[in-house]
Parts: sequence; C-alpha cells; structure tokens
Amino acid sequence: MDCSDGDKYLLYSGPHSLYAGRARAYLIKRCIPFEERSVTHSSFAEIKPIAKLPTIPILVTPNGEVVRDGAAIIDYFESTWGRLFRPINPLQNIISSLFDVIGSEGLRRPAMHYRWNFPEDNDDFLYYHFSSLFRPDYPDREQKTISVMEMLRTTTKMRGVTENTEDLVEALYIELLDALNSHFQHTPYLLGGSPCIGDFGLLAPLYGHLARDPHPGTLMKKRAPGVYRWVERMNRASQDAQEYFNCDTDFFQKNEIPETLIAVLRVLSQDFIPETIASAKCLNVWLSEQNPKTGSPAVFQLGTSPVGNVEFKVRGRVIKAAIVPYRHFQLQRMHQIFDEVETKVQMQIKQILKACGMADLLNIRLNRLIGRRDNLEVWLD
Ligand SMILES: N[C@@H](CCC(=O)N[C@@H](CS)C(=O)NCC(=O)O)C(=O)O
Repeated sequence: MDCSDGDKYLLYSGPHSLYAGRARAYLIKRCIPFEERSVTHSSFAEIKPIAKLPTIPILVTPNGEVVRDGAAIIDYFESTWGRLFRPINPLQNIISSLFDVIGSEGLRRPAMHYRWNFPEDNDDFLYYHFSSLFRPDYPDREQKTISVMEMLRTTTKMRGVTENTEDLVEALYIELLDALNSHFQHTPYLLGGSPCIGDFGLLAPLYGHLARDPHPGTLMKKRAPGVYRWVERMNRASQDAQEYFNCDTDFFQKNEIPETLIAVLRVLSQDFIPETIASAKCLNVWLSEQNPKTGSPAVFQLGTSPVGNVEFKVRGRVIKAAIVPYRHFQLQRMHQIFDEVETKVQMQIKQILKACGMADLLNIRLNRLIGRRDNLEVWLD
C-alpha cells in the first residue's frame, strides 16, 4: 500500500495536542519538511489500520512507512538519520531519557487540570481547536465536539485530579515552574546549548496544554518567562538563544548535570516516584496472575483498565490514578542505558539519581518487558 504523499513527511496531529507537540518540535529542530494533517482528513482511512491505535502523532514517511507514537517517531529519525539529540555521555543520556518519561507520563495531572478545570478561561479556545479536528461537513460536528470535550474533562479525574487533590497538583506545578525558570536563567535547554531527547518529552505537556491554553499560558508567562521562552525556542529551527550571549551549541562539557536541573528533578520526584512504585507493584501482581500472552497488547484504554487504579501518597495526601504500562515501557530505556555501562559509571548515575530523589527508579522494574511490534506496545516473554 502507498500511504505517502510525494517526498514530504506527513504528521497526523493537532495544534493543541500534547503528544504531537513533541514530534513536531523534533521535526522542526531537525529541519525535516513535513505537512500536518488532521485525523479526519480523508487520507487517514488508509493509515488507521497500520497505526493500530487512533492516537496522535502519527508519521507517514515519503516511502509510506507509518510510525505511530511520539517517542517512536523520534527514535525513527535518531536511528535512520543519525543520533543528534541523544547525548553520548551515559549520565546525560540517562537524565535525558528520564525527562522523556516524565514528560510523557509524569505531568498529566497539571496538563489535564489546567486545561479542563478552568472552563471560563479555556473553553472557547478549546472548542475552536476540538471542532477544527473535524471537517466542516462532518455530521453533528458541534455535538461531537462537545462530547469529546466532556469525555476528556472526565478523564482528568481518572488521572488523579479531584476536588481533594487540585491544590496539591497546583502547588507541585508552581514549584516545577519556579525550578525550571531558575534553570533556564543559565542555559537555553535542559542539558546546555542543544536540546536533548528529554527536552522534547518535557515539551509535550508544557507546550500543547500548559503554554497554549489561555489560563495556564498566562500563568506560565507571568510566573516563569524563562520557561515560556524555552517552549518558544523548542518550536524554532534555530538555537534561538540570543539572551544567553555567545552560547555554546552542544551539551554541557564532560558529564555535567547542573544543580539547577537536579532541583527540577527533586520537585518532579515528589509524585513521580510514589506513583511509579505503586504502579509497578500493581502491574506485577496482575502480570503474575494473568500471565498475558507474548505479543498481546500492553495498552490499557483509559476507564477500561483491567488493573483498576493505583493509590499513592504525596505529602500525606492520597492520589488515585489510572495505571499506564507505557510509563514502564519508557523507563525500560533508562534501565537499558544503566545496565549497559560499566560499574564506575553506574555508581555515578546512582549518585545523581539519589540527589534527585529518584534512586528508586533503577529498581522499579516490571516482571515482563514491553516491546513494540507493528506500532503497538506488547508484552514480551
Ligand atoms: N504514547 C503516545 C500517546 C499519544 C496520545 O495519547 N495522544 C492523544 C492526543 S495528545 C490521543 O491521540 N488520544 C486519543 C486516543 O487515545 O484515542 C505518544 O506518545 O504518541
């Protein structure tokens, strides 16, 4: 089958999509020509069965290859076009992939809360975007838009944002903004003068929802202009670092991880670590009871998860959230980097992660690995 469109890459996406923002920024930074399309574009019918799940982003290459998933799209280019944004230094590589997991799975609560719980500020803007996903002649376009928006508003609770936890979610997010803002006072990207894979991951929640939607966008601009500038910078092909004057264009020298970045990770560890520990525990019980067939999907649709919710405590407060195997799939990359380096480097990694309050991550492993087959995450042996 030929899904391609001449020599251009196609990106099925949405301007307000969390995960599409990560792939788009990568294509921009890598100067790859591409065209964006909505999933209701007539061409999507051919792509859908190959993509396996109807999520965005989905990339179609000029040869007609279909790659679903933002991380997989980046992997595709890093492996076929050459490694550009994955640091060679293992310490920096592990911190980069840590930010990638956290960006994908660790900031869903603030991203959903600040999008869906401020309807007076956000809803007109969101209606414009969600209705634009459908063609103007789409049957019941208005009703369909409203029901998609309401469905997504409901999922906010499933991610753990309720009346009882809203203030905690906000407090953690404000701390994150402050820590990131301090970091970006000294450097344009997480690891120096070049974006790393972790910048793209972290951009996902911080662009699509938290910088673009009116309520959190205003908050970010007022409270953390350095973070807002980073979001802008990540969406430009150039380094866009004029305020740093004569800035180096590479990652930090040697294996430097600045104290300001450790401070950011310490903030993030507060809910990321207890949630990940609890999630692995639940999933491991489920895996030993169910023993899913090798090659069967390691994907739980939200609201229909066979494992139910996970419960964990942050600052003495209980948060209940849906379990997402994808978090562990991405953590495997970190584990792989760790497992492959010599003992001396492993000690350095442990030390850094300890300083970030994240040392436990190296031991949080599922009893079964997750792999990707034909665009789908699946359980391996
Ligand atoms: N792991 C995927 C997640 C993609 C994803 O969940 N995208 C959202 C939009 S931002 C989506 O398509 N949701 C619709 C659905 O899950 O059916 C990635 O990183 O690309």
